[in-house]
Amino acid sequence: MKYIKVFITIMVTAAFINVQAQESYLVEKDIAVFYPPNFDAAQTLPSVAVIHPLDNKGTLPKSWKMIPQFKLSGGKSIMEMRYDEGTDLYGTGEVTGSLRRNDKNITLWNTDNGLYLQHNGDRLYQSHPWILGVRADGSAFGILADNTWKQEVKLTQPISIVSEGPAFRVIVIEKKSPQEVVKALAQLTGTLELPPMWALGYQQSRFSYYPQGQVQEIADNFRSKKIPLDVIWMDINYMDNFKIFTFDSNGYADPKGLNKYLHSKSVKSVYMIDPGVKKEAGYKVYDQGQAGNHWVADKNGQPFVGKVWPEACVFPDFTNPKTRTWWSGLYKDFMALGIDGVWNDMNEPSVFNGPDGSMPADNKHTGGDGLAAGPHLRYHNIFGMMMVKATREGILAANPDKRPFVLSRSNFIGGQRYAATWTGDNASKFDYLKTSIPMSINLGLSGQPFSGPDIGGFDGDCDAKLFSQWIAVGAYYPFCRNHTTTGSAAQEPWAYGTEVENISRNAINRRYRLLPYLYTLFREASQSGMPVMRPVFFADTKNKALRSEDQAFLLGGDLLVIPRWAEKTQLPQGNWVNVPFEDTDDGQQAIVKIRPGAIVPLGNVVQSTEEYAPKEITLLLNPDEKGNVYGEFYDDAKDGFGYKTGDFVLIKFEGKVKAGKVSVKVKQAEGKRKIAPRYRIGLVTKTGIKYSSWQEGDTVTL
Ligand code: NBV
Repeated sequence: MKYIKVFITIMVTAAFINVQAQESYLVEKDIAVFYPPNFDAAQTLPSVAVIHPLDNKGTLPKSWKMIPQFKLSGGKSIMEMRYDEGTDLYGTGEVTGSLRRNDKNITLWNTDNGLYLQHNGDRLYQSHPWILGVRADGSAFGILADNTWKQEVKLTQPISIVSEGPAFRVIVIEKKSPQEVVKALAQLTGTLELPPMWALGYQQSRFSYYPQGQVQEIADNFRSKKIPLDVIWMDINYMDNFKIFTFDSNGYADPKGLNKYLHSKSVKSVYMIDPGVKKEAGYKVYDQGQAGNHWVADKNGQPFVGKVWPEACVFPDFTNPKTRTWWSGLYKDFMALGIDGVWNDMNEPSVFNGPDGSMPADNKHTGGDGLAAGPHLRYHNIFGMMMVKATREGILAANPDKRPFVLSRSNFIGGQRYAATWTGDNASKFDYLKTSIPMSINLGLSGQPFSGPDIGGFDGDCDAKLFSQWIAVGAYYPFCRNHTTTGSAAQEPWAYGTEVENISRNAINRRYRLLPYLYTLFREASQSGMPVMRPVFFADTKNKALRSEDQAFLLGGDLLVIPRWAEKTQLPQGNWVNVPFEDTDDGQQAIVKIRPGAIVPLGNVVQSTEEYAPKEITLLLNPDEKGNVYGEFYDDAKDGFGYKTGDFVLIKFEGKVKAGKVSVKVKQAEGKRKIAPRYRIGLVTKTGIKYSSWQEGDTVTL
């Protein structure tokens, strides 16, 4: 009653009314939750983002600085929070523009925003109501609005979040460093599950390879040209009239045969599935959905019909657990064709003839599993997330011994638990290459470590120069896929002649040499939530000069990647030295530097992750001022779940350089898996690299 009264008073007084939180408490040592006075749990909970229990673990310390002010105004629920001057702001998920987000505003309303041109690029395919603040002294905070309703995030002073829904709770994290904040976010919202290793390889796509013979040719070309490849993607044209879970009887008459062929070449296949189901009686998926009452309803309670690729479509209501179970089940026969991964596109959802390119906000969702029935205004932003949750469960049920791989265009904070992402429809222009770096970094700072843009650009024809620039840095994105639109010029690595083909091969070879390191980083991301691609300022969080650097980036903690085209970069101090990759310098490859004090494990070039085996590992080594070096290396069966019961190995390397002599101790720190690689040291110095011989055993010397 008390809260209803407060609510009414606030509604009657049209002006802003500041209200302190009704209730606040610690849920972990440095994590607090704040509930607004007029909080109605049924309107925003249970949380789809937060999976960590938010039990009361004590009162806030007196020193706690970040306290939200809740307001109601004009039917909107507002949260405001002041922060210290000199703080740099990041996060907010998938955003265009600079890495540093101060003074930016974005709207969280998942939008099919081709080329990021609509709404000034301030709303894209995903929503992350999350802000990371890094103070001048390097200490940091995080603000998470546990709210899916349409909302705006204004990164001004104070920060404000203006929601079109009812009052929402806010979680605040206070830590000594941004790294600790990002890990706390993962503690709250979960981490990505370790992907199959093949998902880390180079991937080739276009809208659309057609007919299936073309896909085989593409695979053959990679193999004969010795350009490493792990995956080819099947875009929408493989379907019969864009009907999901069907195949075009001319171009894709034998998908099973195609997948078998690809597998014989060590190539995996990923196929697209959109959410729009063609409204056509007699079409199995439509008939089943009709019978099961699975569609999102319009405001009158009738199945909502909107136009997408197959023309008139209906849309599964993924908030409904029964619908999700039905959707998951559709993947059984599909995956049985030898399909390895699933690509969920158009799941904002994109509706060609709907308001703002989507569904009306007053469409109705059923909810379930504790989620109340509610309007699309509440559930729009998690349409994609709930879809990929069901997709992931479906492909896992179909192949219980394989790690699922799902790529999703739309998602919500916490959605890293279900799917990787790419940054939607960019264009083959230099600006899009440039912006792709802060986009992926901010996604990583918002809980999603597995992302990357369409390498080469989606819209338009990529030219030789741009493709070289893009692939040379694209080799280091967490998700590494070349993709382009229908009708555009060919964009395979060999499409621009031998020079670009060689540049591409060099770049992709480097990615495959980095596999031991990259896989170790994905393992770390899956355990702690640390991003794979990180901002340069993570190397020295107190150095303000690094806070806006968004051309160069860190790959994990130990490698710094500087695109050849980067200008006036701000780099961390200390003796970071160039990694020689034992290839010929073509003038395009990104400069990769190794951190003083680091050991980075490198493999040999392989043509696919299937060929990858930890037989020979080079330990790249750059001693710190005291001559110390340290590194880690994770390995397992590359797929399956054996790693969950001990079939993995985490090796720790500790080394010392003294009087020019190097000695590295190799210690199996975790796991039961037995591997016995031959190691060699590669001591990196300013003047080049010095290798030891290949050695076995638990000490390697140079
Ligand atoms: O399925 C076709 C495309 C796809 O290639 C692209 O990656 C998605 O972002 N899809 C969008 C549909 C419409 C593109 C104009």
